[in-house]
Amino acid sequence: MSALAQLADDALLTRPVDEVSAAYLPYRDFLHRFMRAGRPVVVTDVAPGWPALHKWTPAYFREQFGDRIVPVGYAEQKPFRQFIDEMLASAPGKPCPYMYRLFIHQDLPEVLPDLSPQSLHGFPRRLASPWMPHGWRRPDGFLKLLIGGPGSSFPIMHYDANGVHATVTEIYGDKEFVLIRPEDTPYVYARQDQPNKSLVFDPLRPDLTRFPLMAKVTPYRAVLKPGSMVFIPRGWWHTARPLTPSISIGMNIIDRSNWRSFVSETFLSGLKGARASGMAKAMIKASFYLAMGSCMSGMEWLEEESPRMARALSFPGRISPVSAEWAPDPATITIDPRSQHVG
Ligand SMILES: O=C(O)CCC(=O)C(=O)O
Ligand SMILES: [Fe+2]
Repeated sequence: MSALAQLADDALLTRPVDEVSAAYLPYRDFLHRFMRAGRPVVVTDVAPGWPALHKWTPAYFREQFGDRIVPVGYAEQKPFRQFIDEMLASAPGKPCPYMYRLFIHQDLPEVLPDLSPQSLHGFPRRLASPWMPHGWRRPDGFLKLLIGGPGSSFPIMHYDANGVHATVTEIYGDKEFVLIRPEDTPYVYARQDQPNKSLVFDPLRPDLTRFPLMAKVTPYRAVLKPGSMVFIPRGWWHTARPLTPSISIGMNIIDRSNWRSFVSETFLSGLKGARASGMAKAMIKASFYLAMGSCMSGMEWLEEESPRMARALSFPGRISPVSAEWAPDPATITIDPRSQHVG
């Protein structure tokens, strides 16, 4: 099947993800209609002021950072020049590796000003709070660089661990996303040892003799163009495949809409076979963070409903910033290098 016929087929086999321009989706509406409703959306023109949209090309990274050894996957790193050359030569029969483990604050901080000012819809909310549990405070929202060429793809269909929401913003090129609702989880063949990862590699063309239940799944699809962001709510399965050489960034969000999931997946999962004392400790920790979540909800409510009072008090914005307006400039924040999650 030709690449074009395959794209037409993909569009027929799937439902489209809603798409709204940021200009017509005030932040408050985004929070209510999508983040709190657990519904995915593509937001177009999400950060029109970013220099990255004009600057970032494969040639830019090759020229500026060609000698830098950069992480590509968990166990793979190479000079940026070599990676970009492989990516530009990538094609369906000979795919390049897919870059998905480069954390910008740690590995390429020079490009942070290109992502400023912070995009409102991608703001990481509670991840920026100093009250986050140790190792989880990430005011950058675990900002990652994602690069691949045609034929390559994100290595695994998954949902992001620890109950986090995810966003991916396309900077250069086009990338196809496939999303599957949490309700379809019984049909996606989740791995026993890592239940957020699926055994199915290509959700649009699964091997139905091996994975017959996949026939019951309703996949959603979106093609991101430069300047568009896909919001992937917690628990939604997803994978991505570049249609052209593609550069994007990924971030995560924790908010009151997924706080309970974050707390239970972080502190209460994997307790099978644990001792009673271990279970009791985990329960106490989880209860503590649930109570803390309620305090944060109060402060966030004040910032949203009564910004003048919140500003006068100053502590709500410092403890649980609701938007970039309340948070330090992402280019100046420091990141604890031990806090890296698995995505
Ligand atoms: O490559 C992509 O755009 C998807 C990234 C992703 O899902 C992740 O990093 O968890
Ligand atoms: Fe993900």
